[in-house]
Amino acid sequence: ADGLSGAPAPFDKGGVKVALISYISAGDFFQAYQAGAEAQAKALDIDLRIFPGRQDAAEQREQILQAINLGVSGIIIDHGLPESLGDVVQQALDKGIKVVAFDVNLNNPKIPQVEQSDHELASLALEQVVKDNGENFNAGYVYVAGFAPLDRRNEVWDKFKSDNKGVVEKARFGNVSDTTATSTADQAKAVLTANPDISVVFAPYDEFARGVKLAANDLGIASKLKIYSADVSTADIQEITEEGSPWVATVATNPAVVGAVSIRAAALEIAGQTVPHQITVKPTLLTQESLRAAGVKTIEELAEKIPAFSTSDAATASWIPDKLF
Ligand code: SR1
Repeated sequence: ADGLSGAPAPFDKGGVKVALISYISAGDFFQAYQAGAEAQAKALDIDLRIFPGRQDAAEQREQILQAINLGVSGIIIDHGLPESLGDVVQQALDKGIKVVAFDVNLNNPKIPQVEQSDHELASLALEQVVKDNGENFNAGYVYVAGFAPLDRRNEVWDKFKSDNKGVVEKARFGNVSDTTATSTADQAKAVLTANPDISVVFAPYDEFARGVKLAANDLGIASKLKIYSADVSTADIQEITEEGSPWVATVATNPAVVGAVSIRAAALEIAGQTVPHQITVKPTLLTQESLRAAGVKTIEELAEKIPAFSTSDAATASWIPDKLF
């Protein structure tokens, strides 16, 4: 470890140990988030220890204890179930370890919370839904309670329905697992078969949207359905822009930027510098039409066209390198 010249301690010496402890590691969003965290950690000469997530609350608790024993200076908790984390996170704080939470509400004034402005994300998606479909339609909704970002997006969906009485939620389904897309596809097939009058599906997680699209294609109803989601990846761009795709819009950040922001927040905390309690990375609406018109095929091409996909001004400091992608 060489350290960063001009950086505050302990980053002037380098090799600062930080743990990234995820609840979910599978899927494009989480892989890109991790890649962004790794790139930012490398730029800060951080020794980043990654603990993969397998949707297992007991394992995530165990990983936090392991990180404490490794002598890390900071821990980033990426998703998880708050009820199973409170006491072990408190143990970390009691040892002077700085903790940053991404998309899990740890409800502790000492823990900065990173999120993608999920209320805005869902609002932008639903505004596009109304633009395309008006205010009277039958909808399918993909949701799993207990995940902070999905719960925040759900608050917006609930309000949207109560403000738009012509929107009828005919079915609600979804699962989060290591096979989210294919399991959601199985559920969506049953739902769309039983409710042939559904014309819109709000699926605010790209794995959900991918599953619904699979189902629509298998049932041969893609031309009668419109899917609106959250998140974007290179694979998602391909699925959205391909001919005849029912996936017509998504609202997203670059997850790699969110991963980088999480590392920067931890670094600022470790250096004893000011970090806002709420750290937000704002999402952008991407419609099928706009992606096709721009000829964008990858997330890197998106980053060249939309500055928010290459960097964020959240949790920055003059000593933190931020040109990563
Ligand atoms: C199971 S939660 C999935 C969501 O977490 C992140 O906030 C991503 O945006 C994804 O949609």
